Amino acid sequence: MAKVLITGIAGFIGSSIARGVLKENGTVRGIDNLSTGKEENIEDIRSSIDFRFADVTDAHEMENAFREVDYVFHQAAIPSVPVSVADPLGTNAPNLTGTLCVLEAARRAGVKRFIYAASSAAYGDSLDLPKRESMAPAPISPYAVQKVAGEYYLASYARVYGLQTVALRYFNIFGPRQDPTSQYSGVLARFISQMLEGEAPTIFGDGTTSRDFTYIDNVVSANLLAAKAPSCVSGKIFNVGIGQATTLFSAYQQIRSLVNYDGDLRWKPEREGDIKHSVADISSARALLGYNVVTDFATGVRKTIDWY
Ligand code: UD2
Repeated sequence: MAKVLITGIAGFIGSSIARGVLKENGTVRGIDNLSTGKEENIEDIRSSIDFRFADVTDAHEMENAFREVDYVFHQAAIPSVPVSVADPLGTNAPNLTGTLCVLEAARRAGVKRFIYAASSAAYGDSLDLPKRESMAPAPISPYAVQKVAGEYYLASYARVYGLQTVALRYFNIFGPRQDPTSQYSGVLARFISQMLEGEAPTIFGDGTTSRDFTYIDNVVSANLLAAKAPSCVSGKIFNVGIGQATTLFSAYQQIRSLVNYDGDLRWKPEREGDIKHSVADISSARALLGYNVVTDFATGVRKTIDWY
């Protein structure tokens, strides 16, 4: 699958894409500033990749890193809504300036295609379900604004400079290597690690909040397909989810029975800014990328538990 550059390669998603590319006999170069990524995430593939400690906002480093690259998977970001709320300016640098820096490096290097980790945060708290790419963006948090602005930069680079771009709006992604330790970590990573440790998990809200929990293998597949799809996909945005909502209480129950947890469950008021329901319409990704769900929710949960 040719030469690939992955930004944020030491992250949960970036390192998983790297494994996917290596499986297809691609050559992987990866950059990470290790701000949220961890070297242990790439330990097993370190000798098979060209890893460079670098920051996506460093234009000079990016110029070097992008030499002789065919495809770019831009995953580097501070992927946190609450962190962006606490520090809008500080997160704008990696999340938006960083995207512009790597787009510029990609344009100068003449890469074949640029694939971007966009976010379902673009839809805001619209109750119109499922979320379709044709809906007007309604970003609420600074993080959402940064991610949507990145999409517009991609569309601009596609139109103005003829760079081939694809934006993938990730819905709640989970799987092995996702960091469970922060209070803002993905809820499934938290539930699984807490119940395995015998700690009581907490549900914020009444348990009916739902998400399109998407196992990482689906995301890896979507990225590889986005690189290979015909050029008519360029400049477009695609939802990446499984198209099925699971409530927090149902997720809790399923994990509880799989790990044989018999402890308590804590309830707390809904987190401020939480949206109630989120589920993706994946028909566009199916039609144009050839995307299909490769791992369903229950299988993904089992695989994640097995990894711990
Ligand atoms: C997801 C993304 C975020 C952004 C956002 C856009 C993850 C990890 N985060 O945030 O980057 O794209 O979507 O809307 O995918 N919860 C509990 N107990 C816990 C932790 C969380 O009940 O211990 C609840 C939380 O209040 C929320 C739901 O679980 O209602 C999902 O929370 P999350 O942090 O996993 O993901 P989300 O949807 O807020």
